[in-house]
Amino acid sequence: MTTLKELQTWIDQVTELTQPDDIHWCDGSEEEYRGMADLLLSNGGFVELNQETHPGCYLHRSDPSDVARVEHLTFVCTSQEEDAGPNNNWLAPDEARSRMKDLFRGCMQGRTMYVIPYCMGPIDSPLSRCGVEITDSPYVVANMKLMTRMGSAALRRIEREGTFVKGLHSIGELDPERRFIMHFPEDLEIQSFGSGYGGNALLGKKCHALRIASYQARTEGWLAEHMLIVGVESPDGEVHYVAAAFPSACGKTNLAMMIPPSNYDGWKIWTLGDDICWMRVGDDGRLWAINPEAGFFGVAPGTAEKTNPNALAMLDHDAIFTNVAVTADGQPWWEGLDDRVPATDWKGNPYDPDGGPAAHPNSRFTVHMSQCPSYSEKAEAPEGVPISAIVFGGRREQLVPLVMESVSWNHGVLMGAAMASETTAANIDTVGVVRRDPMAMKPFCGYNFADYWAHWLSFAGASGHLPKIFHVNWFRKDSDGRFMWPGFGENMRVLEWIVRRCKNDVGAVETPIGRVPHPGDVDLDGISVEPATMKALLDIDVEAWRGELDAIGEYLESYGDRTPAALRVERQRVARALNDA
Ligand code: GTP
Ligand code: SPV
Ligand code: MN
Repeated sequence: MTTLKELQTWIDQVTELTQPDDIHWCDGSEEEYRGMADLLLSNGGFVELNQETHPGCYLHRSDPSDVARVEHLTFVCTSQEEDAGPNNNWLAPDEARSRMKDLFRGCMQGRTMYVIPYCMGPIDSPLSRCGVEITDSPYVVANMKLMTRMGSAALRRIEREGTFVKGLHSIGELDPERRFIMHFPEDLEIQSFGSGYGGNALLGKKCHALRIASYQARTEGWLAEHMLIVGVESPDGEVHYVAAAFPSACGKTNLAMMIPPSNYDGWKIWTLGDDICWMRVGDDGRLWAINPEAGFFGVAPGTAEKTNPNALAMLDHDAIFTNVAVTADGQPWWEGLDDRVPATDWKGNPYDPDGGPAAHPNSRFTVHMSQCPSYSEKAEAPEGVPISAIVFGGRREQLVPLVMESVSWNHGVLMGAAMASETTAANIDTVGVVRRDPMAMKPFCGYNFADYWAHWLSFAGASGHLPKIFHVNWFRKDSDGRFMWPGFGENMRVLEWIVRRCKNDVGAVETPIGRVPHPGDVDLDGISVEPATMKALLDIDVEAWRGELDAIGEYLESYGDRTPAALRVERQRVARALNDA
């Protein structure tokens, strides 16, 4: 079925190991997608939603034990343990391969094996990279059709290039005791068993486009990041592109498709991506970015007309919903959507208001990018877009100001490396504890963080035209536990300051930890943020920050000798500035 020997040999080996009844090579056509939907409707993998209000929309209910990524079962298997680093679970490649072989043996008996050739990024972009996912899940096939450039065109590119990432996936028995997601970055290979959910199963996404790609990017001199990409158009028609890294369920999708407030006449946000960004220094010395994905796999809860109207607008046709609730008339529903009461919860049981949320907190929608009203046609540009600003951010109830700007590239890398955030339902673990999540890549960096920081630092000398680096926090709370900043579309006010800083169009206040806006420079017209609240949002608590810098120092040292000296120097500089303050 392919002229590429390496691909055919691998397919033959996997066929022998997993023993499928049938093999289906995916061509990526609409007919194929409709066939997959019909199959899922007939075997219970899809529940049909109201086709009058939501044509082409389906609900998938995952196994209740299989509702999010599983970091504790995710491994990076480099030949040397230190290359995976303290940030990853590690197994020796041989050991991992033999464990996986036992799991995969015979697992596709009675099932069809789907072969999915896919391209991450525009099909004709030199920045794009291809892969092939083998899976026994038609739900994965349907999602990959929306999330990647999948099918014949990708296969042709793979056959031309001769290299591709090999991803082997089986839902197995969906037994949490027999579940692993293994990465072999040195061999460009992924093996995932026992989960059908999101980043565990759609192997083009976190496994390929972040873990394997970050490893590849380091050897090839580029960056693979957990970032959204937006174009910020100002009234004069100028567009500045911004890439922003926030941890899982911390606001990337929302920022990626926000609508500016009503007093921002002439401003427009263009959506290029909501989760992953690949960047490379161009001939002009600027960082050029593409979104390797073709769709959104977004958090449903909290998505509403008030928070993210563009997301809502793209979800009333041709979308897959996973683990949401359903109203009596068959419409998808989740907490925060509106005040209707659902009839059925995410498990398919009659909704009981005392029995926890109706939709799973990590319930998601899958939809093709082109359905987003703010979709930018530049998302298809083979050369990508030039990035003016990189923004890091996390959920911090306390301490971290609304926005700050780094004073240099190295300082920006420190800001990214020192990032921390309260954990969310996107991973199976405790929710709401602060953990270090450098560059929002803690679950996704395919190699030792110390080497990753060194790689980031190595760009400092690359050119004089690198983006400015910022840090934001939409999630500060007051003593009553209420968010102090309105967030969502109102984040435009902060984006405006960021863009104006890039154009040298506005001043800033120097603080020991970075530059913050003069309070009057963030437009508060039309929102009820008191000047005192704004002052608090931009205030730097020097004493508390001294403690934070100590904690950052401890964290960096936990990576031992591999921690880049330049990062230590930068941390000491900031710590000294705080001591002198
Ligand atoms: P992943 O897809 O997991 O990588 O998540 P994401 O970073 O795209 O997060 P998303 O935009 O889906 O937001 C997750 C949650 O954060 C939702 O419940 C949102 O309502 C909430 N959220 C997003 N932006 C803001 C904001 O500016 N302020 C507040 N308070 N909440 C926000
Ligand atoms: C995330 O957790 O950051 C996601 C969802 O984007 S998943 O694809 O499941 O990783
Ligand atoms: Mn994500």
